[in-house]
Amino acid sequence: MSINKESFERVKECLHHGQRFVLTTHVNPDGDGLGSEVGLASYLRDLGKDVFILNVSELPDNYDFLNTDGAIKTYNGFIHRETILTADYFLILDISDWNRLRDIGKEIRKTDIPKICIDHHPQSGEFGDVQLINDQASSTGEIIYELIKYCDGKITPTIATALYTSILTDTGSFKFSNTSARVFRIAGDLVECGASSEEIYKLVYERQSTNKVKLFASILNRLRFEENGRVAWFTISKESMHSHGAKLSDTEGFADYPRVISGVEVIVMFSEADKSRTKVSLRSKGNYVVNGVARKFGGGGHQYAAGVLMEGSMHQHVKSILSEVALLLNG
Ligand SMILES: [Mn+2]
Repeated sequence: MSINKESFERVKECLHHGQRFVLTTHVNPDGDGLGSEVGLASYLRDLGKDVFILNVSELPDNYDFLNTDGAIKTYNGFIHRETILTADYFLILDISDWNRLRDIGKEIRKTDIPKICIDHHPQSGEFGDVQLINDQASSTGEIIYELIKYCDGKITPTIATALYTSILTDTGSFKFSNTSARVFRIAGDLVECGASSEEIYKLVYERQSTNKVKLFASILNRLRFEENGRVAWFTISKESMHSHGAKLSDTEGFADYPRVISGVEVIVMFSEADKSRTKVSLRSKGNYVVNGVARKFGGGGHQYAAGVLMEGSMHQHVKSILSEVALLLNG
């Protein structure tokens, strides 16, 4: 489903008519959510608008280079109440699910202020008042690029760096199936506009803490296999994160690594979000669509990268998720 001209026109009108914009993205933001925010915020600022980026989670360290002007703030219900209530528009990026917006979602939802959703996740129902949704796009950053082009905007080096980060991270460094020829053309243009592919890669991927790498090593040692090696899975307890001095956000990318193993089709990572909740991340090398499994348990996501946050302990869910995955592989 690609985006028609009318939708771009509608969003363009909102961007031009509004003066105060609040941008947000999902809990545990990734390179795409953050790159989309910074790219769009920078474009709006160039138009002379007042822009606020408020996220429910803290900014992960490896994306600090996107926050050069300190514009990305962690949402606080008391401090940011006024900012929320005086906005002309909300721009909700890389997410179409109120639950994954947590507290800021609750506040935004209470207001009558128009909500613009820009996203590339397959949508489950109506979300927002105005939508730019293309589930064929590699990333939300790609849609923001198209939007700025549609508005005849200038891609400055700041915007180029932010949107390149979106595309780089959501395509798994240009290796996933969403890496279309178009993605390479856009990435090429972004490099021409001032994004440094080498520098961005180093900043995002080559500044990991020793703690994170040691936690990862311990997980590789405990990797388990099912279905004749077609399913790889592992668990990460709060305790093991703690003993390695690592946080839940340090597990980003772990679920992708077992793809390197020959014969593995699907990967499942179970991590303890907190005492009573388990985060389940599903990855597929492309022969099996896994977001149906996530949806069955109340989650969602892309065809080959999906997830769900479940109430209850990890061990409670391992069996039911793995049997669902087994059904998928044998169905
Ligand atoms: Mn994305």
